[in-house]
Amino acid sequence: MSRLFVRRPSPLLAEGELTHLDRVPVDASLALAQWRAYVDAFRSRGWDIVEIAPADDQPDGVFVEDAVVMFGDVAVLCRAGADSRRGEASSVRAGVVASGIELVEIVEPGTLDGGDVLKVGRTVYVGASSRTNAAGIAQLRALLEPRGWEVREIPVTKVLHLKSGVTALPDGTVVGFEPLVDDPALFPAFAGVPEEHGTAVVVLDEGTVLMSADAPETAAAHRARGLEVVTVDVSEFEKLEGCVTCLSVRVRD
Ligand code: CIR
Repeated sequence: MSRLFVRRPSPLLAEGELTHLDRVPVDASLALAQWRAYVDAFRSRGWDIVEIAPADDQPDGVFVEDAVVMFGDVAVLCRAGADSRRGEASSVRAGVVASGIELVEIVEPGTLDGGDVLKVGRTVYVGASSRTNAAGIAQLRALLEPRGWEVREIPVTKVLHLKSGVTALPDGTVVGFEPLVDDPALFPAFAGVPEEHGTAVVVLDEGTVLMSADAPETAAAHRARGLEVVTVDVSEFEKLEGCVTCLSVRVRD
């Protein structure tokens, strides 16, 4: 059964890092309700939910995608690019190890945020962003290439993470909101979407994607391609430069 690693939002969520957005009020109880609905969207489709221990002192701890990335059966524990997020890793490490998953780690001086990692088949696009440095990318490449993955570096200057600008549909088409993408031509198959919050999709299965409720034209375009689209309201996380991908780590069976 596919597993979903998540961590409940911290009461300090409103103090999370911001890079490209201005700070606006965040409703902590709405955020918790949105997080529960997000988790339920997976649970109701048969995913097994694994909660990482709460880290209420970590404002951005809910964004677990940044802390660990799965490559087949192996987990890569990231080293956060933001100092304020380094405290998230120990509890994520413990949760992944307790689940019996093999774990390797990015180490100093490398930094890597999981939001900069987009997998399409056996190709791994890694964003060279303000959070992910050259040493982190080199370490990831050294870990993955012997395991049969090809690592390609992608410049990221317009958004926080690579996956703030692009994600991939089940058929491997990379989708993104072009004003936020440095160079769409770096992806073999690219399709623009009409809304900023439409950039992020999570593949639930080969015919179904999960995305933000704040991108109705994009949802319509995906449905026109024959996809089933499940939408969730993640407004409180979008205020903190989060999106549907960063709220979980998917371990697919
Ligand atoms: C941060 O700046 O690190 C958080 N406020 C948001 C992280 C979002 N993560 C992601 O898109 N993968």
